[in-house]
Amino acid sequence: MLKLYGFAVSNYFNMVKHSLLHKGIDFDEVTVYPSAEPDYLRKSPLGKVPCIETDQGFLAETSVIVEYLDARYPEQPLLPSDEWQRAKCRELMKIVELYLELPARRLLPAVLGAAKADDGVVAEVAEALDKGVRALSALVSPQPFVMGEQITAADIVLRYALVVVELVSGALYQRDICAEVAGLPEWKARMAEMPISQQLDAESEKAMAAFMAMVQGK
Ligand SMILES: N[C@@H](CCC(=O)N[C@@H](CS)C(=O)NCC(=O)O)C(=O)O
Repeated sequence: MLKLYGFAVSNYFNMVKHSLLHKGIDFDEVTVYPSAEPDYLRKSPLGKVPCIETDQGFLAETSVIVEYLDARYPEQPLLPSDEWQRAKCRELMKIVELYLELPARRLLPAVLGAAKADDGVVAEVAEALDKGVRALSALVSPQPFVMGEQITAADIVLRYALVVVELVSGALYQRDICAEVAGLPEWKARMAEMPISQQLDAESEKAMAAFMAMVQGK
């Protein structure tokens, strides 16, 4: 049986778990935090979460995992069948990851109380988020999903990427990123109503105390 490694507060873990549940793929969950232990590095080369274990071996990197799962288990597809739409879906996933989630993530330790925010980084991230939000506004006008009528991997990636983006932008810039993109607040509410989202949000909340203790080294 396929195994998913990670922890319930991880937004990347939740991108993969949401995809697995959406596609109806059976899997076992192994709770692990990121680790540089040799045993975990053999599973996930950078020690990051998530990774999956298949009968062929281990696979890391969320978007790669999601695309593998969609190809290996074609039921309930998460990538459009049309080549152009599929490429546009990947474009959106990549932009969300590289130009919104990753810049915001630089300030996550500060927001979680594990480090002091560096003024230079705060300024750089603000500029990066401006560009990322501009790109998102240009690409997305949910109807009702970000690629049109069907939910795709881009909706899942955006939903969980926004957890970090909103946390950081709310705490450090008093900025509501969702409100800056037309239609995104309604899309966000629509996504949050889905039973899978509700399950993962509840699991994340339940796992939060243990995660915070780990982050703050308690
Ligand atoms: N590029 C990776 C990012 C995954 C990632 O950053 N996961 C976090 C947990 S949400 C992590 O493992 N952080 C520890 C680290 O970066 O060393 C992916 O797409 O899976």
